[in-house]
Amino acid sequence: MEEPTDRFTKKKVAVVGGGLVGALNACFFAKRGFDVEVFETREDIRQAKVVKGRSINLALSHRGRQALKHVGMEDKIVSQGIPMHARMIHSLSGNQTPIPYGKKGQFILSVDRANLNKELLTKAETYPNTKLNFDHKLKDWSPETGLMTFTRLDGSNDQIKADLIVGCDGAFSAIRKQFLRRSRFNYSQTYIPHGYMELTMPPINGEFAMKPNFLHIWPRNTFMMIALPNLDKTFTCTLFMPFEEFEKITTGDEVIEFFQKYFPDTISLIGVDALKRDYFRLPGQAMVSVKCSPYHIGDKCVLMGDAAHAVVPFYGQGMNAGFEDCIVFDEVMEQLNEDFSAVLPEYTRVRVPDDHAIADLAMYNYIEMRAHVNSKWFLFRKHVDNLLHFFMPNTIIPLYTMVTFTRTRYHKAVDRWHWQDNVINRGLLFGATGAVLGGSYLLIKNPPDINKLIIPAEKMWDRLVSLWTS
Ligand code: FAD
Ligand code: EGU
Repeated sequence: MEEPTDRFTKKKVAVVGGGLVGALNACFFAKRGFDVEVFETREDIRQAKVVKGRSINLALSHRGRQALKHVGMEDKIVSQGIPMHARMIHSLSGNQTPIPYGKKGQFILSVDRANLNKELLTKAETYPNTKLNFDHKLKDWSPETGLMTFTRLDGSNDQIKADLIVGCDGAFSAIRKQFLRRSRFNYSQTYIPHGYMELTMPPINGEFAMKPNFLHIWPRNTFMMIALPNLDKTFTCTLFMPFEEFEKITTGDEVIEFFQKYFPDTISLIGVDALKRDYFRLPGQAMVSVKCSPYHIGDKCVLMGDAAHAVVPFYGQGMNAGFEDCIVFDEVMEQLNEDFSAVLPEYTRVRVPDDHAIADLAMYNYIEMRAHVNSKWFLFRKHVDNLLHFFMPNTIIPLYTMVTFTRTRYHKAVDRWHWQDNVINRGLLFGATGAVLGGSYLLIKNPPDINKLIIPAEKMWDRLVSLWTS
């Protein structure tokens, strides 16, 4: 017989939710040798014919990749994604302007949600100490005993106990319900007035309808559309608009009229008939922002991913932040020798400020985009960011760069962003004061010929305008 090794005395961890974060987390716990069971409401998506669910593709960036690397999945997932080196900004007149995400070789990836989920489940299953249970919907659980009750499609119940329960069951978490009943649990949720809808842009003559290695953006203040490339050479376009606007459009002709007004260059690419049909397939989908704290109950239960922090999708960070949760938890486990009674409070202590920071940033970006971001403003702001970074690469780092391409703690990135704003404002004030004083001195010393002055100024303006509109 086998020796009684660590593996046989390890504690039992129940991961509730077999979505992106749950499946990845199962791998993290399995790697540590725990006895892991995953419980997922849906049937096994690897067997399902149609996978229903939220957004089709997602932007994967550094934080998410680092987490995948921990379980040896980075290369595989990256090879199945499509690199996006820049955004492509579409103006109302159909002009397209690329703005790189960073230096050459820096990019984010468009990945297929269903495929990523399948790969992670398959990886989790390769650990002999992991068991996946589908068709298990958590109904209730006890924070005192750790006893969970699951319901199944055939109406039966299943009762299971675990030493640690990891709630990865998404924005409407059933695990979180028990937290809400407790004293000193902070919770807030906000539905934004916008909904989203996904539309497909098919390939043309077997090729992508637009340039593939870009995140395409149509910024139109209240209305915004984003398109990410898929491996099958389609694009998935996500239209964001206020629910009240969705409701105004009730006929196919009104859909075309609306697209004619705001996204004219996309009509022929999506196709008039497909657009009329797909627009009415599903109603606009709601977006919710959830913040809470603490993330744990005693040494029994911990929340991760959207269950702990649903964020609005205006930074492309929801999954990335959830994946980073898994790394942070693993780091704390290492520091505190897997002692749950110490690890769980420490995880809450270090992670809450960062998850709250990304939730706030995503909400801030939503408000900013909605308020005044058209294509010119978007281009202008990104150019200013990149210009300042170019001249002071060690002082001014664009916020999205810290968020997207580093593992700088989200709350530190926000601190630094405020600090940089001060530097920039002081620089502007200093520069402006200097220019006024110096300029006045020179003007008094040698009064210029006013006619000669005006022509260069005009040229200067033209240059500025062409910079904005190019
Ligand atoms: P989920 O993916 O929601 O998974 C939860 C799982 O738990 C599901 O499988 C569900 O069936 C299961 N479950 C639920 N209740 C129970 C129960 N009672 N019992 C058992 N199982 C249960 N993020 C990015 O990083 N980049 C992007 O570009 C991006 N774009 C987005 C675009 C849109 C339009 C939206 C809406 C979100 C986007 N996100 C993006 C965010 C991303 O989708 C989420 O952050 C991510 O899916 C969270 O993963 P999760 O595993 O925590 O939750
Ligand atoms: C929204 C929906 C551009 C996928 C934020 C940028 C997003 C994504 C941006 C969706 C935007 C907005 C950033 C990335 C990314 C930009 C980012 C948004 C992926 C600040 C599938 N956002 N998204 N910022 O910089 O950092 O390009 O549905 F339009 S990726 Cl809203 Cl980097």
